[in-house]
Amino acid sequence: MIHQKFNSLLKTKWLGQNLCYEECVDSTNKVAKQLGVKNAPNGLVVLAEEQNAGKGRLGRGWFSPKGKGLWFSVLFRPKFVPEEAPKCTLMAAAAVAKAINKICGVDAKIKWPNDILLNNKKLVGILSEMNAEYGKLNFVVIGIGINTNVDKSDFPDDVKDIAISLHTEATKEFGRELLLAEILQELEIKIEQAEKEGFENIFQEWRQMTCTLNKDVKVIAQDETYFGRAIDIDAGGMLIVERKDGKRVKVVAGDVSIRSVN
Ligand code: BT5
Repeated sequence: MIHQKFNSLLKTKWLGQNLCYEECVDSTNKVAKQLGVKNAPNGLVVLAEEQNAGKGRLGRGWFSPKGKGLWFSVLFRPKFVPEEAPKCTLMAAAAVAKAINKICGVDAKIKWPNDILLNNKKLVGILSEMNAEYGKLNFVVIGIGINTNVDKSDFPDDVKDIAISLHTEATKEFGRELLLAEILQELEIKIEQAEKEGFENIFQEWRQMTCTLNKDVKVIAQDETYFGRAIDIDAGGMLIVERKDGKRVKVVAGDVSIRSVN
């Protein structure tokens, strides 16, 4: 990652204007949260060349080899109530998918709630966390992991067949600096939009880029697994699934895995 190049490409007002750049950390989300409680500025970005304990959801790991991806976390202090924070995952997915498609000339799709897929394989994982107390949202941290240059042979055995990297698929030449700058710009626009008018228009854009809706899905929750059809997302970003018996249920992000069954 070349700093000067990134700085000259970054067009944001506040997101990413403070950059904490590290060679190796355990997890950029963890670092961002630690800095958040120490009054880190709104819009701080923590970026690492390598993570040795990258985090997924529900205690899962995120493979983050040195120099082969964009492993970063953004910290912001939005004017929302804590109940709105889960919507930030969908907002980030829309921003990242839009930027990747524009800069790399691909057709990446969002898989509810936190993945971006290319050719049906996982290209991006998103992990949102928040710090809140007594109904007040202190900050949100959104961690984003993008495989830019990971070779198939680099991936661990359990990930190899489900993961993909941009360098083999992009139809345009791109640098990591440019991609990161574009993502931050898209995300800044969306955060400001959400603060001003809410999430509905952002969700509308999300719907244009998702591969989850109108598909048969398998929902793997903590205490049960069931099949149904993904109908839509609601105003809170929850997935509305019509079960085989016709009953509609709302699925909360974070607790479940969704598998496409066709
Ligand atoms: C996620 O979790 O997809 C969220 C990943 C967030 C990673 C970023 S990197 C920057 C920031 N700092 C962090 O510590 N985390 C964030 P989940 O839906 O639970 O998916 C995790 C699963 O994805 C793993 O169990 C693997 O199966 C698979 N996986 C792991 N590494 C991968 C990779 N590099 N590419 C594709 N799939 C991967």
